[in-house]
Amino acid sequence: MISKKIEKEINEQIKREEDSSRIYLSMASWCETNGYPGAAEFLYEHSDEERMHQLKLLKFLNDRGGHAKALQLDAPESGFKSLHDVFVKVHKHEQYITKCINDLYGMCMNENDYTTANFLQWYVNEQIEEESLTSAILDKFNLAKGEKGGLFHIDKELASMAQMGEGDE
Ligand code: OFO
Repeated sequence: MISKKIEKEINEQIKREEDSSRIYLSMASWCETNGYPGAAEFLYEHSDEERMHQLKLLKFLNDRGGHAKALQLDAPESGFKSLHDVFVKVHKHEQYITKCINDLYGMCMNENDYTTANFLQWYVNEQIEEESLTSAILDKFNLAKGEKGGLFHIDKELASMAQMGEGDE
């Protein structure tokens, strides 16, 4: 049986994963309507992936005798300055999620809830991949700086990353 304290924090993380899904959905829609179909495909896929992260937590909490709730959500940002701006925000958001997962993991260790800590290890590893992926995408922008057609190529690369399932990390 999970403690009320950890149950509450897992519910907050369930909300954050749902927020992540909606943030990426909103970004995907912006990309789609601003001439970046590859980035849109990548972000739609990533949005689905966040929904999977949410469901995995939800099922764990219910299986452990807790009650997963659908908490109130805020509307995500819908206007962006540029494609670069979108991916800077994706990267920052993933850094924030890493911090939240680490805090949650730390809380489980302090509460001697090794079962939940063990389950969260998957998220700890996932965040390493998320940050490394988004930082690699930002590197592409730096390399393309000043290059004619740079954004066009980045968009194409994002499309092939989505097709190879790299957005699913
Ligand atoms: Fe759920 O990993 Fe991104 O936010």
